[in-house]
Amino acid sequence: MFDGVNGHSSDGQRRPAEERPHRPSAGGERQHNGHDHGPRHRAADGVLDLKTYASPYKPTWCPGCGDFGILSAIKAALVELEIWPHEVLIVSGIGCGSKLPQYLYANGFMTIHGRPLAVATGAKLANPKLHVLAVSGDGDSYGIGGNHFLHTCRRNPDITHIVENNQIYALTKGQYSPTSEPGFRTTTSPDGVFEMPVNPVAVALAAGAGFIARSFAGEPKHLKQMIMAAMQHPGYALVDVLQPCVAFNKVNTYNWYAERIYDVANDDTYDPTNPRDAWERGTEWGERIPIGILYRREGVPPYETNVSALQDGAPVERDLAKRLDPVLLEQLKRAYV
Ligand SMILES: Cc1ncc(C[n+]2csc(CCOP(=O)(O)OP(=O)(O)O)c2C)c(N)n1
Ligand code: SF4
Ligand SMILES: [Mg+2]
Repeated sequence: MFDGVNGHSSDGQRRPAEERPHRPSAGGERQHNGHDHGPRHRAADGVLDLKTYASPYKPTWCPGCGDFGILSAIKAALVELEIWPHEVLIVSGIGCGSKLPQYLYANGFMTIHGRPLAVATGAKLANPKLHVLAVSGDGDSYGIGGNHFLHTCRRNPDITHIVENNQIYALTKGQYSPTSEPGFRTTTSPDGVFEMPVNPVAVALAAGAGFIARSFAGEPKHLKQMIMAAMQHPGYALVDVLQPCVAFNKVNTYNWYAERIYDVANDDTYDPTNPRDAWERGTEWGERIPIGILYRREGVPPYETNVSALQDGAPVERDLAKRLDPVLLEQLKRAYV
């Protein structure tokens, strides 16, 4: 899965363009121009820029959807960090936002609803050199995936979790989500939501996350900075992104967010390494909504650095077949291949 695309073989050596395999079509999305050429010519000429990450697939998101800003910010962050497409894996779940891996030219894995963090953790363990991003919506990450969210915070694998938080289930056409605000009327909350919304910043802090940031899809430069900081943090890093859904959430609009957000980086008294400060700001929501790095804890080694099975090298770099009992290997082949 991680090799053979973008011109890199499993030994990490580059091959001439004509020998490289075509990127397999993931299906389900119409192609931009009918050709799956991708940006291989750019990788071949050694230029890493935004076009390197151009996908042959055209987004099916509604015009004006906040997911466009998130896609742009992720691409810009990867280019600025000088990460090549073969060095990154983007794992998503199910939802409008979870279509994102199709729309940039890199390794991608769209898994079942609510499970991207489990798949991302597994991929990181299999290949710790890979930069792994989990990208999915508020329903996927905080609702059906809420249990995985909690335990990934405390487990601390070195992955970056970007949540497209539009406060609604958009793909399924507008049911209230775990982050929908009280009073919000939808098809599944005709009397208005009367549950307490999940506050992802407070939950992540309580569950032991070492890096927590919030940004806004309408501020791609700020969002790029947050994604870069999250990717540079060694361990689990959450970037909760306020993402307007122009089709189904007519309350939390671009203007609604823009009128409320303020960046904690502009407050000299704010100390993101102090959990008390982080709790105070993290639980602030309403007339004012803080964005920026809300909490950062250094010095806790990522989960995979403690896994003894990885001390001999990454599983993807080892010839596991040589270590297996040949009889067992044959049985496995008969059962699964
Ligand atoms: C196990 C399972 N339950 C329910 C669904 C139906 N479903 C698909 S997407 C979705 C909600 C997605 O909401 P969110 O994660 O917030 O993403 P958005 O569409 O808002 O970007 C639901 C309930 C599903 N695909 N699988
Ligand atoms: S329904 Fe909402 S979240 Fe989905 S693509 Fe349209 S604007 Fe974006
Ligand atoms: Mg959503």
